[in-house]
Amino acid sequence: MSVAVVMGSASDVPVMEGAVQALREFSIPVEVRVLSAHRTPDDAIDFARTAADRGLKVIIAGAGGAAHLAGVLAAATELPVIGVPIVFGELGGIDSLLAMVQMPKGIPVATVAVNGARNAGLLAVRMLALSDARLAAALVEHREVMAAQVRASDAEVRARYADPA
Ligand code: RP5
Repeated sequence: MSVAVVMGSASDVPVMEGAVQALREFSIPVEVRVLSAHRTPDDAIDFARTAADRGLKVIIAGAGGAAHLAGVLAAATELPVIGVPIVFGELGGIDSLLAMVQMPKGIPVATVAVNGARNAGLLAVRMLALSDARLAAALVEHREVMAAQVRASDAEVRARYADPA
């Protein structure tokens, strides 16, 4: 039961590491690849066509610019594909966001926020948790840890800005 984290270029690594880290926090095996929809299209399609047979359950795909990688991978597999639009060039990520999120009907890509690789990883964990009790319990614990962190911040801020008596 593993997840692929695919990106269009090595320049995407700093962003896509967020997905890898999230998956590793839940002890999910990760296959990380650089596959370009326009520079190595055959490799990208071969990867997607064989992904399910190799035990992959979810594909996370990050790309910038005219970001068609996630859609191309989704076209060649029945696995769920999560797209991460990446900031690249002059348009600040709006180009990648629209290219990914505006998939025509029939071939879905679940697009997260621009540079939102961590949430892509966490969404993949939620998908796997549907059939894995260990992961489901770990997600509950993860939510509780986040809540405790926010409450600690709340206490600290309230103390700092308390009206002087
Ligand atoms: C996209 O073009 C990649 O996903 C990357 O975000 C962007 C720039 O790629 P490089 O020119 O840095 O290789 O295909």
